[in-house]
Amino acid sequence: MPRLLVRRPSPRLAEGELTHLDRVPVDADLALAQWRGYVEAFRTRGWEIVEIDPADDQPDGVFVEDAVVMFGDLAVLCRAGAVSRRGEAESVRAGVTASGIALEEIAEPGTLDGGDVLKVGRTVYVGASSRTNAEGIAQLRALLEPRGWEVHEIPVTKVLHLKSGVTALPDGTVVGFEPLVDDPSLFPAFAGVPEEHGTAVVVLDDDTVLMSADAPATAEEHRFRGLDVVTVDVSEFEKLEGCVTCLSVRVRD
Ligand code: CIR
Repeated sequence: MPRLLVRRPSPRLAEGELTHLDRVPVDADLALAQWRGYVEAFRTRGWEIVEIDPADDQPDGVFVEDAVVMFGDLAVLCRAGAVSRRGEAESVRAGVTASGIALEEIAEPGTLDGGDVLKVGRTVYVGASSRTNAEGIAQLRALLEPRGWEVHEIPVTKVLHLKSGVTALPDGTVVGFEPLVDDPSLFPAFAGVPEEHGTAVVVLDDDTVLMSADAPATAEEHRFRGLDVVTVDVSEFEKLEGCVTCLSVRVRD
């Protein structure tokens, strides 16, 4: 059974980091309700939910994707590019270890945010962004290449993380909103989507993707491709430069 690592949003979510967006009011109660809806979308499709301990003093703690990345049965614990987010790692380490998952980690002076890691089959695209540095990418490469993964560095200047601009469909097609993508030609198969919040998809199974409710035209395009599309409202997280991918870590057995 696939497992989903999540952490409930902090009441201080509104204080989270912002890089490309202006700060606007965030409704913490609505955020919690949206988070519950997100988790339910997985639970009702057979995913086991694993909750990492709350970290209510960490405004961005809900974005667990940035703290740890799965490569098959190996977890890589990240070292956050934003100093304000470094306190998230210890509780994530504890949650991952308690789940019996083997763990490696990125060490100082390396920085890596999981939002900069896009896996397509055994290919790993890593965003060189304001959060992920060359040393972090080198450390990740040293961990992964001996294990049979191919690692490609991708420039990211227009959005926070690589996966704020591109994600991948079940068939490996990389989808992205072109104004936010530095160089679409770096991906062997790329398809543009018509909406900014349509860039992020989570693959639920070979025929189904989960995406934001704020990208209806993109959802229609995916349905036209033959995919089932599940939508969730994640507006309060989008205000903090989050998206559907960053609210969980997917552990597929
Ligand atoms: C941050 O700036 O770190 C958070 N406010 C948003 C993180 C979103 N994470 C992601 O896209 N993987």
